[in-house]
Amino acid sequence: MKYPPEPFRIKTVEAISRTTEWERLSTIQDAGFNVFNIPAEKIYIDLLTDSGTSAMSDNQWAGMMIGDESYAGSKNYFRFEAMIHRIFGFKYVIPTHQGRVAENLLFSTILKAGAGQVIPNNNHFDTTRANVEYNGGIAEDLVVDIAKDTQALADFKGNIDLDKLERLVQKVGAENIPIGMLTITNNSGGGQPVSMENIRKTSELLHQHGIPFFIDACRFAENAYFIKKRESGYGEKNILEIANEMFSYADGCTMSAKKDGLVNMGGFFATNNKDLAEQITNRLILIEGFPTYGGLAGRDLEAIARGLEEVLHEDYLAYRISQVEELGDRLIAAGVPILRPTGGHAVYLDAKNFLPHVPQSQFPGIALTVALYTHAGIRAVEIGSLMFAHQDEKGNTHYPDLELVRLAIPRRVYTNSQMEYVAENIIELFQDRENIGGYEIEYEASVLRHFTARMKPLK
Ligand code: P61
Repeated sequence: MKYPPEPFRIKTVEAISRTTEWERLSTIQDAGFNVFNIPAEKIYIDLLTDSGTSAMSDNQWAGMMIGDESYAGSKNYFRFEAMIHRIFGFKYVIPTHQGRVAENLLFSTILKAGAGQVIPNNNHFDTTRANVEYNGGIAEDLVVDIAKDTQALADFKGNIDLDKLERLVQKVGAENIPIGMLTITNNSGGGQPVSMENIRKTSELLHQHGIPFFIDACRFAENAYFIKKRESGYGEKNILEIANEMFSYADGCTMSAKKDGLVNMGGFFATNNKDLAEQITNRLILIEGFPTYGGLAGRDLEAIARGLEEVLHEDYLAYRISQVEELGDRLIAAGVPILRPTGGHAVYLDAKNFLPHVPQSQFPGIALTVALYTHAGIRAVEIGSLMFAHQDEKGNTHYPDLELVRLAIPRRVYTNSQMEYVAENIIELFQDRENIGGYEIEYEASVLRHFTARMKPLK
């Protein structure tokens, strides 16, 4: 079967309501044409993110009932820790309430402000970049060039370019690179996977120069599934074995469990480096909580432990990846420009090619998210100029290579007929694309401006 069906049945349902186009027009105006400002009740299909939006299983909910809310040494912490040892293999496990806290703890510990230190990555996700820059570092994106061509088909467009990485080390000096990173799958670059070979070679290159290697592990299971399906030598291995190998090359990881942890809240930092773990633990106590809960309830830790076990199931991953792929295939068949091949957790519309008459300075991605919402009550997120364009010291604006609109699919949440509704409405919009115009910024914050910006349609 090309698209394997759901390996679950539905036990609890949540009603969602349709709104009229008239209502949506007034809602989007009140929201300053920024979909982050729309009350979720006014949305029919919410594809803003796959983060924290998963449906938990009956097994996870049952686990929540055995939450041990002891301040110190909760039994759920030890189950959480054991599961992380089993999959990731790192010695020291520090829970956080979400991924960006793990990033904040890491970068506020290893970066020295004003020292010109550089963190290489395939592509930093926006919170990673913000945490690097806020702590005085420079975030360098070194993804392979083919990733910038949205139509080029390749198995591992999330790979880092090892030549660029070597050149960076030569240019700035290993002593100015406190760690190197890989984000798997590569969210900002279209949810594309990184191959095992690339993970291993990145680790070797960094370690030759004495630079520690960390993985942003948010979507590690999806990445492992792609390795199994696409990389020779892995077809017969199970997901746990592949994950074990991936992390065996690294010195540690950050993870938002809101993705492949299959939970609504949670994250962690893990490493083999004792000194670093100690420093981070002390900082954790200051800002998150005691080291055996780190900003989470005992029941949350149990749900993560169980989610991490479930996400390794191959029938789940086959359904998951193929649900996303099927949406991509429907759009491709209708000629809609999307980033190819379809990523693991999301379909990314190529807004530059969808709206070629809207220049990057007029935010084509925003134009498309607004149109999708007003047309069909679907919420997607811009990953383009509002999120990533920045000005240099001379006041010149630098635009990102890609102008994307991400349709992130929550795990185990929407049915395939709802996905069909999404595809049909996007195809309708594509046929009417000449009527979609650009936007300008009315208000912006200085950090992570896309969350709170207010926009205005251009005449
Ligand atoms: C997402 F619009 N991602 O994709 P936290 N690393 C990576 C992520 O994908 C990630 C984090 C670290 C989100 C949520 C999100 O502007 C936005 O648990 C590869 O969210 O702190 C999160 O994990 C951070 C959406 C975040 C956004 C920032 O939808």
